[in-house]
Amino acid sequence: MYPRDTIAALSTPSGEGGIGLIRLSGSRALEIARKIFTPRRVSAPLETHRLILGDLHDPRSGLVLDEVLLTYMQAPRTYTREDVVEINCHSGPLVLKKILELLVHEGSRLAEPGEFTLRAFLNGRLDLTRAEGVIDLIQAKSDQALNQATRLLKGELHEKIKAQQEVLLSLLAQLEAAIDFPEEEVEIIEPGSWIRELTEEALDPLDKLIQAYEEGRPYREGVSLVIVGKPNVGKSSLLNRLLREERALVTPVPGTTRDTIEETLLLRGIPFRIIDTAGLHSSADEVEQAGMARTRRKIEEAQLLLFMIDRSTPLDERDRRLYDEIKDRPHWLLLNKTDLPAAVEEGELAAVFPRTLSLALSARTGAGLDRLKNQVGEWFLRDHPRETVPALVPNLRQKIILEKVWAALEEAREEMEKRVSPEFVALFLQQALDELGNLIGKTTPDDVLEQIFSRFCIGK
Ligand SMILES: Nc1nc2c(ncn2[C@@H]2O[C@H](COP(=O)(O)OP(=O)(O)OP(=O)(O)O)[C@@H](O)[C@H]2O)c(=O)[nH]1
Ligand SMILES: [Mg+2]
Repeated sequence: MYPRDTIAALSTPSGEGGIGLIRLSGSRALEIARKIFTPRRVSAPLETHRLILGDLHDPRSGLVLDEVLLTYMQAPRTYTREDVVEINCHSGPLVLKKILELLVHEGSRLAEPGEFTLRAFLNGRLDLTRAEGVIDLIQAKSDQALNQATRLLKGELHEKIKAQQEVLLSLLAQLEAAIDFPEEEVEIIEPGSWIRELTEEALDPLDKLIQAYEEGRPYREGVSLVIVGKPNVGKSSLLNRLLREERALVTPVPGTTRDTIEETLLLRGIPFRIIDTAGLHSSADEVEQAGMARTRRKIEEAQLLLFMIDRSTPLDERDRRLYDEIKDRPHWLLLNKTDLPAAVEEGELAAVFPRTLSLALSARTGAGLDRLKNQVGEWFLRDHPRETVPALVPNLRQKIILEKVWAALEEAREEMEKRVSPEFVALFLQQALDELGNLIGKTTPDDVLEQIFSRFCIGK
């Protein structure tokens, strides 16, 4: 069904670096390697799973392109379960490009994102949940996310799903016996214990996994903190300070930041997505307006807004209007520029921002920043104590399917309680089993597979 031509890609980031890894997978990998690679020790054959030093040359010109270490790995003991050749070369943009061109010329084609892992999946080395663990591992932003990804990769979810399938098949078998021998229904199936088994062995564990999704989500996706305020109050300065790098441009000119800037910062092991926004004010400038529209979208998605004012200048209409816009969302007040004399009285603050937690700081000197970081960490941990972080967390796709499975089984339970017909109950059970097949990739439609693997980088 799937064409298994030979694919090639750069598996390390492109650009200048010590080592670049180019990978080939497919039936022609070895043949291509033999054509372009001369081992240093003339007699060295391309033994499987062995690193060999030699020259890579272009047979068309006879020119040597690079001195490389090459490994041939014979199927099926490889990542893709196909013949794989890995070339450790020097990582220079030009040399990498030339080698890839040569590989294409010799009969491979450039791989799509995630195509190596897709082949590992199609060739049965990984089920879909484990393949998804690979992406999660690459994209993990916190220790917990990394741990969750490793568990997916090791197949823990897959094992759980297989166990569920067995439970459902056994429940289904009992029903089928009742369907085949309707007159003996009473003896064959005892609805009470059948329902108990369904609940304890299937519905409850599913419920736990679905909940784990919500509990594990912040560790996987990060918690979004959005810095908002009118222009020039020091939002970008704060972002830079927090990240300890000059990530965003800072100038005395209002309207410097025109787009939202997002970076992840780990505080107490929790990934916070710190988002710097374009200062909100009225502007006729089209670019600024587009930036502000983005700011408003980020405000909507924020888990916590950091509303910033410049305490060294009097409050004005823009501060008040903006505050009105956000005050119904979770927010804190940041009083910036405390290194300068204060121009806003405590009384005025209390009147304009009643019941708002406020923190004074200076993005210029860094004063007050540790306190801000501590408070943010504590704020999160208050609602999400660490003991509740689940170890095995499904991703969104998996969770949606688990919910469908759960819903079908719930229907099955209700039908069973009504004791109408075992055929009906069986139908729902079958539906749940089909969904589980989608979850682990047995029956997943091609477009869904495509979507999953397109999230990978090229070369993985
Ligand atoms: N003295 C003092 N100046 C600051 C402080 N924070 C920022 N500034 C200065 O205020 C000016 C504006 O800072 P930015 O960080 O660009 O402000 P912004 O809120 O991102 O501005 P826009 O992107 O235009 O919305 C710059 O000249 C900063 O150096 C501070 O704590 N103290
Ligand atoms: Mg800015």
